[in-house]
Amino acid sequence: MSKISFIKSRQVFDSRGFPTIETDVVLSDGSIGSAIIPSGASTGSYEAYELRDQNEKYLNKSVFKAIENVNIKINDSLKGIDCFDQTKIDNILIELDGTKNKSSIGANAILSVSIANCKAAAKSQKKEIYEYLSKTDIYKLPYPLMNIINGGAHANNSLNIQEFMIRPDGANNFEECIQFAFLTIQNLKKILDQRKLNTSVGDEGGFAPNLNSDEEAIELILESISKSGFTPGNDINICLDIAANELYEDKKYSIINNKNINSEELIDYYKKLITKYPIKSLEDPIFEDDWKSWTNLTKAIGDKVQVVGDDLFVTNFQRLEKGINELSANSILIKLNQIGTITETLKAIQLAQKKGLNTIISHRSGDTEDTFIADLAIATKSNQIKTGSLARSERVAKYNRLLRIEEKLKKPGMLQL
Ligand code: 2PG
Ligand code: MG
Repeated sequence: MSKISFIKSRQVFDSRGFPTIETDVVLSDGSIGSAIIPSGASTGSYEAYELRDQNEKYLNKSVFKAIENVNIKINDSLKGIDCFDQTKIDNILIELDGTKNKSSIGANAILSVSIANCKAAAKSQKKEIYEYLSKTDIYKLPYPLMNIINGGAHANNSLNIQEFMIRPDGANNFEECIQFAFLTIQNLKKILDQRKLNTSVGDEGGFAPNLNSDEEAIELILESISKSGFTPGNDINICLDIAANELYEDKKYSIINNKNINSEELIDYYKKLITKYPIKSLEDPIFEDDWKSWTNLTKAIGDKVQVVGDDLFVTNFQRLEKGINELSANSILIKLNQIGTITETLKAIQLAQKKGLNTIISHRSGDTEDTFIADLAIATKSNQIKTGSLARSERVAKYNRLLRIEEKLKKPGMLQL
């Protein structure tokens, strides 16, 4: 048995240059696991609490209190505990915090320990993280959802929809997925350049041009897919994250020409959009508390399109249970820091998969060089991973990790969509 010897945290920085927490868990056999916690911009109201200091030194963004909570309270409570009992460790962390949303110790502090311990335990057993976390020894690769045009809260441009993603459904292996995306992205850049549109990238590495409409962004992507020699709707499909919370006010959505429409009109808009374009996935199409409209939309288009709950479910077992009962969505986005421990994340994934929902493992818009989510996708047999465009090292790091895993496993094939 390897035990936790000590735990130590420090402040480092994420891809937006904001402070975040990094934690090392050191075991009695000398194994060390480290984890860095990402941070969202378009967060759901039911997410676990990110503890930041109210201190002007880092414009209220520093995490020194969270670090102190790890270095003193958590360190004292976990010293000597068996590192292989992840459930016990996570339960101690949950109890130590004692609040519903982990606001006392901070979900960022708690999750950093949860993941760092898991990595240390894998190292102690000389296993890859995905091997350590997996219940079987059958591994396959997830399809990437790659956000190649950024809008909404992730870019300073005119687009309402937050993420315009491509999914290379026609690719036969992960390396081919990346190659399909590479060509599409490079051709998109050329097209933008030719039209004198901005080719700088947004928070998740996608281009962030000022366009006349959201539909123009979809058309530019379709053009770049065709220019790359692929067939839209066959080789490559479009996936959108509407991030509807950000467009919602007083029961209305400001999405088309900044006109305010109600949820019935919004559902009609989506019906038209998916008929007109090869859209295979709609994430957060509806506001997080409008459960009824979620059900109506899923009833209307759920047999053709992946309807994904992100801010709706926030990786929370109870909200997912409600959504399953009400047939609110057919897929769930999984973000570890929405809930705050590995154990709770795995519980949500298991429930979703048992009930036939797709599980999509996701990054945050403020992310880091930590590649844990790549391993998590493989270990949990989640058929998709969403981790940005093929740009910015914090995004590419996850794709590179998956390429290395695919090489090691000698092209084991893709998970079924
Ligand atoms: C989302 C995420 C990640 P953020 O809405 O799905 O793409 O964005 O981390 O800003 O919540
Ligand atoms: Mg989202």
